[in-house]
Amino acid sequence: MTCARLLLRFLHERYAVDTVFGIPGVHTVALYRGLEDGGVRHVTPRHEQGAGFMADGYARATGKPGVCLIITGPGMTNIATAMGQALADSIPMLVISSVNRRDTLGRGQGRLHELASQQQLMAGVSRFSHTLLDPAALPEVLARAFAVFQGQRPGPVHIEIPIDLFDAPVEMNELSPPARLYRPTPDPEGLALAAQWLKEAQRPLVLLGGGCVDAPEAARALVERLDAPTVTTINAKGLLGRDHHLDLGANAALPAVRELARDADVILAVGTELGETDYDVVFDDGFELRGRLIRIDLDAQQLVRNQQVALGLVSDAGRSLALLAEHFPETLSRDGAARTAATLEALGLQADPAFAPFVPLYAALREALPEAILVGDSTAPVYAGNHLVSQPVPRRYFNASTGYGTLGYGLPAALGAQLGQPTLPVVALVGDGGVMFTLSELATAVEQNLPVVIVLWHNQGYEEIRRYMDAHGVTRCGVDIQAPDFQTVAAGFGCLATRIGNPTELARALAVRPSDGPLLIEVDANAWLEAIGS
Ligand SMILES: Cc1ncc(C[n+]2csc(CCOP(=O)(O)OP(=O)(O)O)c2C)c(N)n1
Repeated sequence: MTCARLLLRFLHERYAVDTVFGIPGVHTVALYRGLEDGGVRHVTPRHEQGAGFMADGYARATGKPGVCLIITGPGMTNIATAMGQALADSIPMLVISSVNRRDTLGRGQGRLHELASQQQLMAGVSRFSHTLLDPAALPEVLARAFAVFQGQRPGPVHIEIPIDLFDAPVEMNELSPPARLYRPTPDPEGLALAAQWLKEAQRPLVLLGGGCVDAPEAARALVERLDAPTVTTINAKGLLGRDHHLDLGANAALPAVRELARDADVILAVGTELGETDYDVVFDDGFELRGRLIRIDLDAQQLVRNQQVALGLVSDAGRSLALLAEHFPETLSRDGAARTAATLEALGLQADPAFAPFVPLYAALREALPEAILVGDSTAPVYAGNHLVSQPVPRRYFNASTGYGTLGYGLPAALGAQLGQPTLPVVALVGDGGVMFTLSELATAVEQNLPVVIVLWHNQGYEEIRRYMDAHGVTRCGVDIQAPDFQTVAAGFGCLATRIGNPTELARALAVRPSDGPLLIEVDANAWLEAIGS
């Protein structure tokens, strides 16, 4: 058997990979021999960055790693941004690429697709990047990748295979099932101490991050026993269920939640970075904890980043939440619902001028598509949605305003989510600026008959940056950009499109969305703001 064939068999049969994203090239054709006969679906984006974002959306929507097949050099530099986003948000992604022949590596001979050191370049955007030098080592390298996805803080893994190895013969024995990997459970002594502190707490606060997405029941059970107001970060949205009475949402950067956080005497933070885009998106270092901080994370280094920790437990989030709940047979009474309600009232999200224009937008989406996965770019409706939206379960709300914060994510990530969850509605929320980075993926949406609804907030330019320039006394420059006629562009791609200017028209458009292809709903931002009197 060849090394290329062995790779496909392992991916499909051992690791149950059913979809791969990539654009073939002369360096990877050997990987495509027998690919679809083997039962793997190949999705071709129109740019490798699209492949990476699709794999990311697929992974977030399903919990399974997104897999990409990418050519040497330009394919890898193209996908690097998507890997950066996935790394920042701990999303499992396997990027398999070619690289030049072993005997030419690092020699600078000007060969096709040659980089000085592709492996070094990718190491910065992956949990690890490995150059396969011996085809017999492939099963072990793949096992390491899946060990990262299952047992550690996930993220992208890059494996590059020199082109002279694809056809190299390898021994293939009977495929054994993959190892069962168990994540660490919390140390009983540390857990007991955490429980004791939480029992003593009069004003507890819980902070839950994306590391908890697979444990919604355990999360809800624990915070209810603690009767503690709970921040759920953008990537943890839906953990407690829709409109839960203890859910403070992803509002940790807003004044009333910060006040509650400052005042809390014991804080339990689980599977959260305590990072800037959730806790300090106003960039003033104002998120302050004065009480005793207990942190639980799979990654020991995360326990000591960003805030002073008093007690840290290296452990799986779900198991920790469940085991901790066992220490609380009786539900505590800490005024949680009243403290949460008072904080939300003080926030006044619905009336906040920054968010109010988007209240009817999310109301229309929730009314028409209550189960939808909402996938976003970095644009005004998404920033508002981070604060306004409440979802029924996790893995239904994610965007690139978190962590790495790249533009161009929304459309392709929504396509990946739809491929992973074909029975759920998927909505992409994009701006006229960000969508231009990956607009070519409309072709993929049409080709794959994906019924994604694309809500395009058209405010004629880079509004967020316009505001920053205005706020910092910088004369506007580079922000009032030309947009194409999106209706004509969509038609050219064979994508149904409509332009709307108020909530009624949005509801009408959503009601007639097709089931076999994308629908682009272009929102004229000026008309919308005028219609709702904002
Ligand atoms: C790759 C990349 N380049 C530049 C930026 C900086 N940036 C952040 S938001 C933004 C404006 C995006 O415009 P649009 O998508 O139209 O959304 P709007 O702010 O107008 O709602 C820009 C340029 C970025 N985040 N990522």
